[in-house]
Amino acid sequence: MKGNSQQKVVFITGTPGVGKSTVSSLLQKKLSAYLISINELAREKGLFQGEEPDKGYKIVDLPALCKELTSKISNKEGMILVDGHLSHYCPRTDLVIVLRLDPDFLEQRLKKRGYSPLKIHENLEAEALGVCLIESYELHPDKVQEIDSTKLSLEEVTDEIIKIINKEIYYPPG
Ligand code: DAT
Repeated sequence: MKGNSQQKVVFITGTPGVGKSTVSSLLQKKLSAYLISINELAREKGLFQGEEPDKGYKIVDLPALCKELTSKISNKEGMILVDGHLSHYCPRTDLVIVLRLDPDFLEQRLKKRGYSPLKIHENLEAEALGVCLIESYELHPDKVQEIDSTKLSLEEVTDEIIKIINKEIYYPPG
């Protein structure tokens, strides 16, 4: 097996619509990183354990998904970005970036996506309460960095993440 001591894993998480996948693909280009969309991975491998009866969406089998992710990255070296609001449930990471957005702005984006009123309400509530942030802190204490993207352009969010990666991963203080 190839050694992976140079492997660095960064999770990009946050409520759907905050900008994770757009920012992740910009980051991928700037950092020449290997990018994994955790939602695509779940779909590709059919990692679901049923369907939410009233809401009609599939329930992801999180233990199976995390196992799949761990195995997918086990032999990879260099910078690995994992994009998706489920990424922070997985164990192996060096840094968790939680993107945040003012719920009023998020509402506009989710409406544009054609989400149902119930799905919009659930996501806005999750963002207002900071669910992804709290879960990330619980699961990865000391590895979490929050970015409020509300007043930032995509370029600015990307640059902010690169600064954090440099500070936290490559040149940590002390
Ligand atoms: P996510 O992957 O978190 O669901 P996304 O990357 O698909 O979100 O972004 C949703 C939309 O919002 C998409 O059209 C790009 C836009 N967007 C994201 N971040 C932005 C920002 N900082 N400024 C302007 N538009 C942004």
